[in-house]
Amino acid sequence: MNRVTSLAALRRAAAATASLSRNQAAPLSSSSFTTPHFLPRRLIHHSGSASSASHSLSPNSIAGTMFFSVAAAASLSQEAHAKESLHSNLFNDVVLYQYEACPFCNKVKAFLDYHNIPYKVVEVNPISKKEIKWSDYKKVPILTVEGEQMVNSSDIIESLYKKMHPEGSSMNTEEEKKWLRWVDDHLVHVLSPNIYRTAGEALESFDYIASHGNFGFMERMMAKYAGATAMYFVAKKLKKKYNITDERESLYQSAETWVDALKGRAFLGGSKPNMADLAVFGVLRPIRHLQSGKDMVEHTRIGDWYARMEKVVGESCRVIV
Ligand SMILES: N[C@@H](CCC(=O)N[C@@H](CS)C(=O)NCC(=O)O)C(=O)O
Repeated sequence: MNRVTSLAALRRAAAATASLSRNQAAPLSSSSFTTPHFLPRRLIHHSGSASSASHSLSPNSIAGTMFFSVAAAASLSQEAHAKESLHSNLFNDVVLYQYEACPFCNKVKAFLDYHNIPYKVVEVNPISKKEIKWSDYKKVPILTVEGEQMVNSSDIIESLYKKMHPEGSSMNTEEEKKWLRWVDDHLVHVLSPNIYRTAGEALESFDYIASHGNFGFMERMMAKYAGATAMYFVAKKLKKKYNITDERESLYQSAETWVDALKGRAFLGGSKPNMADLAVFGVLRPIRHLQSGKDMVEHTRIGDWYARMEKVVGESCRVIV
């Protein structure tokens, strides 16, 4: 799931299921952008009205993320925790080229969702990458705003922030920067070994993915078993690469480290989230209701913060076209 090694792995998983390809990810010019793959959340249309997600799963994003609505969030004051004011008028025609499973893409999505910026999604085929052939940059996320390309998750977020704050207010405090680095250098590496830790968990992850796609029964079964098998082995390699001995312990420690960083504040940013809050939330959101995420919430103190984040980030601003 994470970075080049896991992306290569994801490609292998996708290749294993390539024969299933019924729907290639839609190119930008197509009228059918890929719809949210695994989102039981309600999505916002152009008009701002919410509707149930129509689920479709591109087989090429078979190792895609699993998003869930969280359990009841803590009741909080509207004022302190209101979602950021609407910036949608600043950003027209925002398109995110992504892999659903990519933690860097999920960081960007958390930023967009929190700031109420509507965006379309183009799911990139991890093997052919044909959807981003037009770009010299060969990774995701790529964000375009009215055709202008932005790359690299942190740079994308910074550019968006600067557009929102043209007066030049500084984006990150030193503390925020430190935790943003921690997300990219540490947290993202802990996830894959956890969600594909056992055969059962790998199947759980892919079962959820496949069942929220538009596979036929046979395709779903094949995607589930091929993807889960591939990612199970990949997760073992990642574990070794990042010197993880006990993946759950590592996940719990990361969660506790984050809660310690909060130092009793509702968010790292104080009464409202800062960029580090959004980044941590973004990368954890896909796993929250998998066994690993449930274990994490049960065995650590992160649940309250997560629930607060879920509440302030709110509905996805992903646009269905
Ligand atoms: N530093 C970049 C990292 C982006 C990255 O490594 N993306 C992965 C997907 S998670 C990727 O596109 N890898 C290359 C590939 O798939 O070939 C960022 O923060 O956006």
